[in-house]
Amino acid sequence: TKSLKETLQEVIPGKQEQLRKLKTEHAQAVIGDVKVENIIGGMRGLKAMLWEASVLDPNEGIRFHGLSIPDCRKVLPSAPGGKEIIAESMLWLLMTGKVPSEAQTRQLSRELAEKGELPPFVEKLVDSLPATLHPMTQLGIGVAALNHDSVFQAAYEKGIKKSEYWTYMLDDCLNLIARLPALAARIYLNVYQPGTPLPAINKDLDLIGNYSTLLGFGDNHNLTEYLRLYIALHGDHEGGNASAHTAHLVGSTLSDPYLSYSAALFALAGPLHGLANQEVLRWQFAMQEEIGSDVSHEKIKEYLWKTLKSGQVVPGYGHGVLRNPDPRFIALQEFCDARPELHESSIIQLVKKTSEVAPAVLKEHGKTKNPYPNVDATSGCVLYHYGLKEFKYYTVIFGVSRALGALTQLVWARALGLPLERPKSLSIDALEKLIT
Ligand code: NMX
Ligand code: MLT
Repeated sequence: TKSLKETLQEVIPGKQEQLRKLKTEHAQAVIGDVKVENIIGGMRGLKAMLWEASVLDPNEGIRFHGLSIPDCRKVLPSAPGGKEIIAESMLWLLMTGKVPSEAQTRQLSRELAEKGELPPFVEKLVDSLPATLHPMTQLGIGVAALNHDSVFQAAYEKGIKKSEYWTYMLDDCLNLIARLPALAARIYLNVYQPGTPLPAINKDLDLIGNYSTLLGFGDNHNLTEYLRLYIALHGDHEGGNASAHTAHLVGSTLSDPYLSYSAALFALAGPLHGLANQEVLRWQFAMQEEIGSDVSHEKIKEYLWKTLKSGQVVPGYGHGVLRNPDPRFIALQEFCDARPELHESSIIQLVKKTSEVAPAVLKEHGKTKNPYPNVDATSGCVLYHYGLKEFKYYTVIFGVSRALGALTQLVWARALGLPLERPKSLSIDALEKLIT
């Protein structure tokens, strides 16, 4: 069975050759215009980044190396006794563009489990943080501190050839992914169950099976399966989203993967990005409290208007690129539809009913370019139903997941020898001069 590194070694030369051809034969080809609206509008719509693992179509949503979410659910290996995609098979697909065999997936699970313990000084560091510090801040601090053991940084200091960068990057990326469950679970226990010892990592379990166990939900098969699906689906969303883009930018300075991904986590921690999943639950519970037990479409509509008229955004709706309901939202809804016990959950039903009403309200409101739900509209309510109720923690789970895509691109950026990212900026005066 070929390892992930050996498989990458095989596919990298082909991609390097593709890029070499683009550089030498098509460097001057024009693929679009830069408009003033791109510069003053958060670069929306500007095609300006290379990103290998996934491409987002505004109408169809994400494809990972060409595979849609339903394709992935069919072909990517799950855990023994499970049905959902696991992080290892998604990571393999993102990194190599190939569907791993079951044996390859298990081998990767074991490799990650063997590397999963935290260095004692990082344990002490996160244990010393106040429980009132947001879990995302704690995660970012912990990930940055893991750079103490960066093999890329150590090798760079000694002096290595550019063509070798990616192998050290890969080692760091796998070490980081392996350690995320222990770090994220330690933060959870410190904040919500102080004094509870962290169980040991089980070498026979997949990454997220271990994460669930470390969080204290090892016997909760439904939650573990949901976490597996959640983490596989949130893994990558092309390159322009704020967290992935941040990792890419910081990584382009040859900062190691720990520092690059720590920076990405602080982008994910913003309410317009990953923190929206926490915000959705906070907002839906405030709605529930206000409208009481009579949860009608009419009452939800009134609450939506109240939110909009108070100048706030409706969390979980809208998107920078998507112009249809997010297929990740659809996949998570299908997970709920397939489980009768979830039909009884009041929070899951409220989220579902809200998604039936909100698009029409947002259309009438007339501002957002996409009135449909994004993944955050629904990702939290199932966690809540299955017992993971602390929604300030939810973005940490997103943070465990996004490492799969952001770190994949760091490996590829170094394998392809991509340069320092440094776009040209303009002042308003300079922009005016250009158009007059
Ligand atoms: N509720 C109210 N207004 C909205 C919403 C919404 N859900 N979405 C967009 N708008 C407004 C937006 O604030 C902007 O207003 P203004 O002109 O006053 O600045 C206007 O509609 C046009 O925005 P768009 O071009 O449609 O959206 P943009 O690409 O700028 O932003 C989001 C995308 C995702 C930031 C935005 O839709 C939003 O704030 N959504 C709510 C927060 C959210 O769910 N974020 C999670 C995204 C997914 N993720 O996981 O990262
Ligand atoms: C994501 O998964 O990163 C979000 O949907 C935001 C985005 O793609 O811009």
